Amino acid sequence: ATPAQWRSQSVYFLLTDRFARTDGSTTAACDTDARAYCGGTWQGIIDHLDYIQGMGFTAIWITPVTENLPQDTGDGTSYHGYWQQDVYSLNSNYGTPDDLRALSSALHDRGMYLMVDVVANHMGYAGPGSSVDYTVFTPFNDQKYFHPYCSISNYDDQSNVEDCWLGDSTVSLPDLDTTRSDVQDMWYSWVKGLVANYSVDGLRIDTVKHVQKDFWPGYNDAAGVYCVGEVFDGDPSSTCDYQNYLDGVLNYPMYYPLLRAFSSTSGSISDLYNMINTVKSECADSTLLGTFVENHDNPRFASYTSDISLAKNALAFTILSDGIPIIYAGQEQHYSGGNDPANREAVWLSGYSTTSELYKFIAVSNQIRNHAISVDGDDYLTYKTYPIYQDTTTLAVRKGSLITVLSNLGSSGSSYTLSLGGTGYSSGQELMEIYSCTTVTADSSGNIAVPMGSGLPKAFYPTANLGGSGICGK
Ligand code: ABC
Ligand code: CA
Repeated sequence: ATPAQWRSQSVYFLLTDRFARTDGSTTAACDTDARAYCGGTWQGIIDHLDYIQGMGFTAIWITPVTENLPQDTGDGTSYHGYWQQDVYSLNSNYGTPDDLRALSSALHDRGMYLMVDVVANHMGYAGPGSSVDYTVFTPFNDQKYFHPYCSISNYDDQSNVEDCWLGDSTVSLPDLDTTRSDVQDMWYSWVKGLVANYSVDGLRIDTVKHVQKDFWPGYNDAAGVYCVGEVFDGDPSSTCDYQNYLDGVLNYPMYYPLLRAFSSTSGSISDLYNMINTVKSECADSTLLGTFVENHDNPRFASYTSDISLAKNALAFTILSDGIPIIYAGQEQHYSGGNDPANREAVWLSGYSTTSELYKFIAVSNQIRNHAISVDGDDYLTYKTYPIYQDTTTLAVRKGSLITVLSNLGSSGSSYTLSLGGTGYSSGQELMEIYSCTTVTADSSGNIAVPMGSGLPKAFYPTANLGGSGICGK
């Protein structure tokens, strides 16, 4: 699928090993500290697509599918899939090639998309970088395909970041020499084949900043589908530039101010307000970025605060601002794991509850987004989020005819009425607040009186355009 087709999607990101098992167990033990395979499979995902689609998601992103190193190392096993050794075979822990094709078909039958995580920067080896047996790699079975061993030591030095290796002395990540034309040819033809063989709709590309920029346009072209790159860097001036080489990047610049704004009742709203404008001006197209507040590399939101109102505000921003929302599996169950590996809890242990607070909140948020897209099309999708109000605890943004009002007062926040201008609504227009199903009418200047309370987020949409949405009984 194209970037324009992806712009309207909403993505559920899961670690294949941790989402669902073929036996459907909701009790199988999974000790995150053990860093072992817990039994999740592609068939398990197929069996739980109702759970994902029930939250309004239109796509999933799954972790890498290629064959990984087989050892149980001092850093654990390759359960996450990022330690590949044979890129032409699939990781048999997750199932067979037919299972992956069946997952793709099952998604397509529902009108959903499949995004696969891919790694071009490195392979994985159970041992130190100084003693790698290169014959274990397919197809890169010779040292000549790799940069000489050195460990990344200085993230401010871009050639060090590109040419040296990630990993540690227990599991090294042999760094491919991606400036070689034979390596480029192998990767470009591989990615083309992967997309074709498994009917893949989009790619999440790992470790993008560890490969020289001019490698990426050829890779994106060969893939022929939307590619979103991981540039793990909160600085918009570094990260945005990669959007000149790939369709999109994960919105790490927004991640940090978003997390900080809502992870406590004293977070900075103005930093988030300012970053909305910075990303809009620095990135080539903010509507093609991947927006998130949780992933498998960072502590979960609920590890900072158990406050459910704060979690809802962070979710509302993720889903209702620019870009493609990405929610990390377990976020809907308010999982609270800290740093890797604690943030990789098995989702089956939640029993896949569809009645949890955040499951329902995500469902309504995706529902209004999906509805705004179906009614307003590009007037919603390509409208770049415009901040219209801020105070020390409140942020209001406009995207098309949807207005989102966020608060970091938390669950014990007081009740008050916020008078909000700059809405773009017309005099006397009736708006529905979709989380509480209460209506407000714009005054003669288009201003609305927003009933704030318990630190909950609010989202307004013209009542007249809600027909057929199922939202608030319409
Ligand atoms: C394993 C264990 C860990 C153990 C580690 C040594 O080994 O699980 O417990 O600590 C995979 C696995 C991991 C595994 C690693 C290494 O491989 O999932 O479990 O860790 O073997 C991607 C993936 C990630 C994956 C890999 C490797 C890459 O999302 O899941 O990890 O294929 C760097 C990379 C980034 C990578 C990330 C894990 O490491 O750039 O691609 N993610 C700074 C650097 C970043 C760096 C980050 C984290 O630290 O700039 O480049 O990411 O180390 C902000 C700045 C940022 C800064 C942060 C900390 O602060 O703006 O730039 O990031 O303010
Ligand atoms: Ca590299």
